[in-house]
Amino acid sequence: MCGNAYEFITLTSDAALTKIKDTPFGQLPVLYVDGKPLGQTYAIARYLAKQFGLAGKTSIEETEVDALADQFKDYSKDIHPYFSVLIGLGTGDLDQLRADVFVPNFKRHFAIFEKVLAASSSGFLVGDSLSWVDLLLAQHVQCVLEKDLAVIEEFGKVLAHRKKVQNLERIKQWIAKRPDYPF
Ligand SMILES: N[C@@H](CCC(=O)N[C@@H](CS)C(=O)NCC(=O)O)C(=O)O
Repeated sequence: MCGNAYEFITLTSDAALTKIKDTPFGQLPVLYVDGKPLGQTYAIARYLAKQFGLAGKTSIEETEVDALADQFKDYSKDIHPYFSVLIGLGTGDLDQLRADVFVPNFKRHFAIFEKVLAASSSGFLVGDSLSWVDLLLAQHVQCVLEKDLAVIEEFGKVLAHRKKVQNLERIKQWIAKRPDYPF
C-alpha cells in the first residue's frame, strides 16, 4: 500500500517450521529489516505505521490508536476459544462457542468501536486520516462479513468504516491483487 518492496514468506513444511525457534520470541510473525528480526504483531505494525505515517499525527493520536489496537487485542483474546475451533486448531462445539463466546464478546467490543466511529467527524477511528488501527478493524470486519454476516448487521458505522477504508484507492488496488492468505 505504501509502495515499498518486501518479500512475504510463509512457512509451510515441517522443516521450515523448525525455523520458528530462531525467531526473537520463538513465534511468528517476524519482520526482518536489513537482517534485524522484529517480533510481536503489534510492535511490527507500529514500526511500519511509524515508517509510513499511519501511527497517528500527534502523541495523543498515537496513544488513541494504540489504545484502540489494545482494545482489539482484548476482543481477540476473548473470542479465541471460538476462533481456534473455527480455524481448525482447537476442538469443541462450534455452534455452542459461537452462541456463548463469539456473539456476546463481538457485540460488547464492537459497541465500543461503533461508538468511537459515531463520534468521529472524519469517518476514521482517530483524527482525520487513516491509521493502522483502521486497517486492523476494516480487515477483521471483512473476515467476519465473509463468514458471519448476521452478527455485524447492527453495527452500521463499523460497516461504513470498512467500506470507506477499502475504497481508498491504494487499498482497493492492493485488495484486488493480494494473495489469498489462510488467516
Ligand atoms: N503475541 C504474539 C503471538 C504470536 C503467536 O501466537 N504466533 C503463533 C502463530 S500465529 C506461533 O508462532 N506459534 C508457534 C509457537 O508458539 O510455537 C504476536 O502477536 O505476534
